[in-house]
Order: sequence, then C-alpha cells, then structure tokens
Amino acid sequence: MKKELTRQQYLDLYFYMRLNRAVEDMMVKLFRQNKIVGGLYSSLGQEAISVGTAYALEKKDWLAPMIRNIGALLVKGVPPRDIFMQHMAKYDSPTKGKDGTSHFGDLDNLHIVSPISMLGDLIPVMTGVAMAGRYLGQKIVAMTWIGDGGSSTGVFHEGLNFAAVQRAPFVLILENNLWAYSTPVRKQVPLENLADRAKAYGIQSYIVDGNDVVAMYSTAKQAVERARAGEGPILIEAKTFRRMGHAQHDPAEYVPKEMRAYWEARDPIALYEKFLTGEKLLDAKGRKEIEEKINTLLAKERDFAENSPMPPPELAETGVYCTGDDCHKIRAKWERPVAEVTPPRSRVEAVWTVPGFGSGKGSGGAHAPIHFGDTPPVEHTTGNEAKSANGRKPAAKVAPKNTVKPGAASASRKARR
Ligand SMILES: Cc1ncc(C[n+]2csc(CCOP(=O)(O)OP(=O)(O)O)c2C)c(N)n1
Ligand SMILES: [Mg+2]
Repeated sequence: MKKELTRQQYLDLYFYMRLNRAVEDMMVKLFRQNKIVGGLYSSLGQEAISVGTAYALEKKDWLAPMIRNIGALLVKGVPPRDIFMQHMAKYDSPTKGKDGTSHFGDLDNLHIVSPISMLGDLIPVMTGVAMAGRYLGQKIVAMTWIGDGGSSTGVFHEGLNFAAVQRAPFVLILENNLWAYSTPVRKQVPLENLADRAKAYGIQSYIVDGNDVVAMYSTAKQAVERARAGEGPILIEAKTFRRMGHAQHDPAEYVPKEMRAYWEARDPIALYEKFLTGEKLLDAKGRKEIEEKINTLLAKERDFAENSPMPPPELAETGVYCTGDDCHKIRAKWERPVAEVTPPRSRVEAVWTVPGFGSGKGSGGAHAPIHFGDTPPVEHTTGNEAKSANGRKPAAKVAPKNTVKPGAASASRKARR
C-alpha cells in the first residue's frame, strides 16, 4: 500500500470497511434467528472493493450495487437500518417489505439504482444513466459491479460495447472472486485477466489487488476522473476471493482448503490495519473508538429494524406496478437550458414518389408501393404547388398514370421490345 491520501480519507476507508463487515456479521446472526426473509449473501473479504470504489464517487454520481456491494451502499449514505429492514421485509424498509436483500434504490437523493437480478443488465442501464447525465449537462459518472461469472453473459458484452461506442462516463468494476456459484473462473472463461475483455471494445482497463483498499480507491478515483473528463467507459478488474459460499445455504465444500487459507491470510481489513498502524494513522485506542462507535450505531439500527412492523396484508397488492406520477416523480434536473440540449427538428422531407416504383394494393387493402422495376417513372412534385384551403399541400399523387396490374409488368416489357 502506498501513502497518498489525507488522514481523514484513510480513516474513512477503515470505518466503512469495518462497518460493512459488522453490518453483514449482524445479519448472519439475524438470519440464524430466522429474522431475515429470503437469501443472505456475503462480501466477506471483498469489502475493500465496494468501499474503495464507491468512495471514489462524488455525491452527484450514480451507482447500482449488486448483492456483494453493501459496502458501497453504506459509503453512499444508506443507513444500516434500511439494509436490516430490507432484509427483514419490514414495513419501514425502502420497499415497504415488497422485496428483500439489497434490492432497493434511491433515485431522488442518493442516486442509487436498484440492483437487477439478471446478471449484467445493470451495464446497459447504468450506461443509460451516464448518457442521460451527460445529456442534461450534469457531469456525472455512473458505476456498477459485476462478477467473474456475470462477465460471461451476453448483456455484459452488448452493454459494454454500447457504453464504449457512446463514450459513456461509466466505470465498471469486475469483481473476480474466482467463483461463480460452484464454478471456478478457469472453467468458464479462457482468460488469465478478465480486464482483457476491455480490449474487445477499445476501452481502457486496470487490474487491481481487490484486497488492497488504498489501491482500489486510487485506481477507481483515476478511472472516475478519466470517465468524467470524457475518455469513455473504464473497466477495473479487482482480483479477490469469495470467502463464504454463494449465499448462506452454500457451505462451499468445493473450494480447495489451501485456496481458502491463502486468501484468509490476505484479509483486506487485517492488511489495512497493519498499514495504518505502520503509518501511525491508527493505534489501539483509535481502533477501539471506531469499534465502539460501530457497535453502538448498529445496536440502535438493529433495534429500530426489529421494532418495525411487518407490512399490513392489505397492502400486498399496492405499489407492485408503477402507475406514473403517484408512484414516483422523477424529473430531469437540467443544468443547461433545455433548448440547448433539445435536438433540432428534422428537416428531412418525406418522399412521396419514387421513380421506378409503381403502386398497388397491399394485403391490407391500402395503397402500397410495389417494386416492378420497369414501371414508368412518376412525375416529381416541385414543392411549389398550390396550397389547399387549410394551408397544407394537397396530398401528393402516388399512383402513376398507368396503374400496374399483376402480369402487366411482363406485358409492358413485351410492348417495348
Ligand atoms: C443472467 C443470469 N444468469 C444466472 C443467474 C443466477 N446467478 C445468480 S448469482 C450467480 C453466480 C454469479 O457469479 P459471479 O458473477 O462470479 O458473482 P459472485 O456471486 O461471485 O459475486 C448466478 C449464476 C442470474 N442471476 N442471472
Ligand atoms: Mg464470482
């Protein structure tokens, strides 16, 4: 790790990594008490990625988390109680108990797009967010995360190509944790470095030690600045390891013991504590203070979540489908005059007659052009014809003088010979 941040930034990164881990530890306890509804995923050992990358964003920027990015939500400002209540399907949760895990967003204030379960789909969506921000003159950057497994979906490639060709201010973090469910990365992609996928789209990429929070932050910061400056999308591959099974139900017995031991010895929080202590940024007292702050906060947040009621049954049918303005009001926040970003009206005139094309009835009975190739050319309209009483031009005549009937084409060919 290199020393290049302010003292406060170093301590912020530490606080959020510890908070990320403590929130998830608390949820494991809640899960075992049967208080969590649905699955529970873990980002144990991957906290440096979520925290370091999200910390590189500005307040106005947008992110969309995946299941292992609770750390990014915390950095963006989501209170732990929302995460607890969402997992417990409580009435006061962001989705009022309608959805679980971290499937919620905040479009108005925190600029968070809700996760999409279909792996890869957030890539074109966040490309769209990035493009919209540019269109509105907001100078924002959009960020999302994808796994090694998710990087093999079709939409990953379509989305990244789209982002590249649009030069969207978009940063994609590829968390290569070596496993997708029980499939090792070697069995699903023949590349040493998944960052090489960027070459196919002509975009820049980085490879980072995903267990080094300072490296994660510094690289993401550079990428975010480059994207904001108009250099187009950037892919960051973070090399790491999924320390738990896919979710709580999975004991991950398929993971070799030596592999687990290797990565456990590279725990991102332990590595960072060593660095902070060596740089005299953290001592035993400072560490204890942070621990106490987190424990007090989370006890309060958990109590609030546990005391929140379950949603009343009669609300089960409401808020399922978007009904427009009474569902949510999202209005563009223009930072440039609307006229400046509104494209000019098309000045292309509709073409009504095409020389060499005849006309006839389509199967629907309406007149439709039929290509006979050798029908006599139709007179062009000059555009100077008299206007009708309502000020519009009279409808152009489509049918040529010699209406072509089936078989007539060969007849006219014969006549010319
Ligand atoms: C398009 C799609 N295919 C399959 C799934 C089911 N699925 C959910 S998570 C997962 C494994 C993802 O592995 P990876 O992308 O490496 O992320 P990790 O779980 O390691 O963070 C799969 C196959 C899905 N959600 N979407
Ligand atoms: Mg994976």
